[in-house]
Amino acid sequence: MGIVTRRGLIRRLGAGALGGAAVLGGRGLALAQDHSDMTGGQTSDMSHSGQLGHGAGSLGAVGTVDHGRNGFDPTKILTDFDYGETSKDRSGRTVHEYEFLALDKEIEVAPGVFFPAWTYNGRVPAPTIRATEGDRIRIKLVNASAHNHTIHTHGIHPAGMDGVPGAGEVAPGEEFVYDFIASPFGTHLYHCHSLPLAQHIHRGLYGALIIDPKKGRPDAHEMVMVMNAFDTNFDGANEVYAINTVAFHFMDDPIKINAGELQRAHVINITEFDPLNSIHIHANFFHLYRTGTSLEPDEFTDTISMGQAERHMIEFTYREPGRFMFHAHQTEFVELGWMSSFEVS
Ligand SMILES: [Cu+2]
Repeated sequence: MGIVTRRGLIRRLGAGALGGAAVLGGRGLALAQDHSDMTGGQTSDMSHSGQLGHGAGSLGAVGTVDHGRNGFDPTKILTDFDYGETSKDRSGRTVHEYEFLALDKEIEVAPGVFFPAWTYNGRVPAPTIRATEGDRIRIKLVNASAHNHTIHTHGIHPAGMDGVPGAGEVAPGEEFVYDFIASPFGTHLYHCHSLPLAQHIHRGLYGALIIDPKKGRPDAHEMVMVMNAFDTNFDGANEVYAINTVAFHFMDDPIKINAGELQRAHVINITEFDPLNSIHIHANFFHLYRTGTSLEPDEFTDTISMGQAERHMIEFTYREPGRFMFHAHQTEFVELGWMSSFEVS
């Protein structure tokens, strides 16, 4: 048979293939190199119970992901803002210092679906760097991976700190310190920029970079939501979609928020292979601050489409208790894991 793609499987088998898509990802590269044993979603790896989108009328995964084994939890990633080791330099400027270890690590992205990730500090997404505009950020990258890597930040910085081949690329066993002033304020990201770029991004080397305005913002419950996806069989198309890596995580464990409290989500799209991702919230509208770079909202809507590396700050308040979904408005992504919910109390 020819090369089996996720879309091909779905077309041939209908909704039942979604389980197949999950199983198909079971062992990443090993399966990707041998499509011949995979017909109708059956593989030699059926011992895994992983299933996504199990039939009409239910959205979610069968089983649970072992967050302890992964070493990170998508719920904790929502709010674990990392200010690093902070100190003041001679001029009185606040300095935030970080140490990142680039590490190859297998992670579970849906129940029973494992992905050979490349990580910063063993987690996907990587730590959320947070500082105030004008602060100094120093990130030491130590490369314990088998491949060259960089940290390329989306922000304003000198050429030598750009984190691209020729400017801050780190070979295995070596290290480099990226040192720059946090600017401009906004919701940003960083990612590896070694080549081939698609590979270094989709393997998991990315995280949020939040730079707060000097004058601050109104109090809110803040969250980081990284829209990501995984090409678990390395065919150039994604099999699993998520917020903060684990498919359907926030269906099993809804995000608990308070009625009447301002919610502020930093939403970042790092999805590779698909030109667009999107976010839609149910039964409500949000104020959109494009790239988080203004203090006044740009738009009032309930859905926004985003290309790769686009990111926004969105603010909303739920007035009534209840459970409310939010998800990509590409229905295929929804069925492959990008479906989430808030529990408002
Ligand atoms: Cu890399």
